[in-house]
Amino acid sequence: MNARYHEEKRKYDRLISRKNERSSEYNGIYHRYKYPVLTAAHVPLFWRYDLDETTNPFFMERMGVNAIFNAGAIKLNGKYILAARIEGSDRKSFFGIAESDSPVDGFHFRDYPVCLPDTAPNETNVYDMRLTQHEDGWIYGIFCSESKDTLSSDMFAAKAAAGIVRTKDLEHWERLPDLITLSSPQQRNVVLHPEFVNGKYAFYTRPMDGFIETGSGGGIGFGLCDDITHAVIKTEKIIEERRYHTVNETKNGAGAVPIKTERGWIHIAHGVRNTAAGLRYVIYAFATDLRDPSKVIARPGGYLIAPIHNERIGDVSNVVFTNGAIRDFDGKIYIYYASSDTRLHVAETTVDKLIDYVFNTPEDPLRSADCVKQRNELIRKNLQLLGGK
Ligand code: M1P
Repeated sequence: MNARYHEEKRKYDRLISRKNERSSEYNGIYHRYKYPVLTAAHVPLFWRYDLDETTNPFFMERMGVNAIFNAGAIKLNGKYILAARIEGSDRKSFFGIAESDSPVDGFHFRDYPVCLPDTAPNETNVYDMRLTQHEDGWIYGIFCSESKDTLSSDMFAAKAAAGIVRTKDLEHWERLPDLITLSSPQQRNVVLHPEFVNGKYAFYTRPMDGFIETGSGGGIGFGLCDDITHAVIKTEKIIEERRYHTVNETKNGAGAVPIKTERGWIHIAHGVRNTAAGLRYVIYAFATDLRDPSKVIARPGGYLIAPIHNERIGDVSNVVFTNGAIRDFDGKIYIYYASSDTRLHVAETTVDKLIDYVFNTPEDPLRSADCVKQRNELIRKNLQLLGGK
């Protein structure tokens, strides 16, 4: 083996065994952790280098990895599991299963990336898998399946659909036909609800007119289907709209699989607004009714997580995005979020804190004048407590 291999392997081992620690940022809602849980450097050397000295005398990286980000997350058999989006240096994404005994560090990839059944010849790219442990006993992976739009003469034209796979062990995957939504030409950020609703499979959707622009797609949709093996949503209703001058004015999409709590389903979603410097993605939360998860019952104003410090910089800057969170047996919640389409972080909170945040944070009153009134109420109350006026 090339001597350089051993040096690089030592670096890799140090990275994988590095203990994470809470960052000093404070907001009372969650703790960020200092180090990303997954980066391109977490990919095993044997995924990137040809270790054979005769065919790779210079120990060159033959198949680079550009970034690791947006990961689905579950806890299975005591392990914290991430189905991460891995983007090769050739821009194509695929999935890798990383696991750890700890929710905040030690994540290492299984020997091989996920081999999805190759059933869609026009599919060019796959990304952003949400893992749902469904009450039917399967683990479903819902992901974006991107294909070139062969009917358009525009070289960039593409189509986004919700691909569906299922597994019991995260090793063997059965591919089902893509989700069909009769009223929306394209879909991204689709999430499968973990329980049956009225005896049917329930999906959160994000209807889009085109590949990039959601156009008339008004926000997070909801629809039911009878048969997941041929999933068709006939009626899709928007349950959480995009709204003018809010954090989700431009796009509004589901994120992690909703978390069941005694007060309702808590959704950790993403909102996008436009700025002179381009799109800004933040993570926000809302709650829906336990019996009717299509009914929003709490809508805290503003964002839950926005990019800060180094998170703001990367391949697609000014982005935080989540498609996975784990509710642990001890009431802790781990939100896995990526920054700037480059690396994956974790933020830790608890069910109690998230409930308090979602149900007691004031809703966005949608106008500056009302926002000032809202804030003044808080200031007045606090000044009284502090002994002022
Ligand atoms: O680049 C930011 C994100 O853009 C897309 O999300 P959306 O469809 O909401 O714009 C996704 O491709 C996502 O992977 C990416 O992080």
